[in-house]
Amino acid sequence: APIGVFDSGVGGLTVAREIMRQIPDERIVYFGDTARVPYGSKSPNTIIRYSRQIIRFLRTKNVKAIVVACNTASAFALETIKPELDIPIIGVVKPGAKVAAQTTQNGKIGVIGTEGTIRSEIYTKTIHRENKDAQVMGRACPLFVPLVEEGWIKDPVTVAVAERYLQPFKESDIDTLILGCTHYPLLRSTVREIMGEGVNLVNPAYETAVELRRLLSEQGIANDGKTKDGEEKYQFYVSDAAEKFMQFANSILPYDIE
Ligand code: DGN
Repeated sequence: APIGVFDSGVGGLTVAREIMRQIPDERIVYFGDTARVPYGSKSPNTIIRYSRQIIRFLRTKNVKAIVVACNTASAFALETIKPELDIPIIGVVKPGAKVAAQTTQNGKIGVIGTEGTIRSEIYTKTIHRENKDAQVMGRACPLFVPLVEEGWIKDPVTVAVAERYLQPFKESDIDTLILGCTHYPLLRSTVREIMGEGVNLVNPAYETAVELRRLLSEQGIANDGKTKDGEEKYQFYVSDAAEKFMQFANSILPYDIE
């Protein structure tokens, strides 16, 4: 059975990509809620309702586990929805927060994400469960999402926006920065140049795939690599604008989707 992966739109493809790289034997059914993106500025109740609907759809595809590949949905909906399900579900916040809490040397961690993610203080709370003395500094960077979706990854405009958003972190002495939104790993090299080599960048998409792999083997539900005849290994569904989704997917995935 496949893994269900969902996001507010294209961003969760950074998580799907990590799953493809790290656990290539698993099948994936991806759902991008392109009709209702962005989630970052919506209320928790709305995000919970959307997430329930998407999970209901994914279950019709017989998924064996679900990855909430959206930081905002992980922040707002995961804890509410988890007890409603009889299959494992993980989000992208906990794996990244855990690694940051465990690897920081000076206990000073920065987090960037959508307005919803930062306002929820989910990263701060999760980090404090691991490392109660850590100082966590959050900042919403809402302009990053449209810039990435426009494909302006290396553009001077994006660099200028990033410099402005990251200035407070440069003035602080954080040693760890969490890229707490699905799109931000695509800006990694820009963030790296601005923050310098001394700051460890945590990519929640990567850490989530590590966690998923651990979970699948722990539960004894990892795939043996055999895909049944006639089944697409990777399936993608969107609620709107499939053409635009496909273009973005083809620019970041290791292969072209149809
Ligand atoms: N996928 C969202 C997140 O990781 O928070 C970003 C896109 C959005 O809904 N604004």
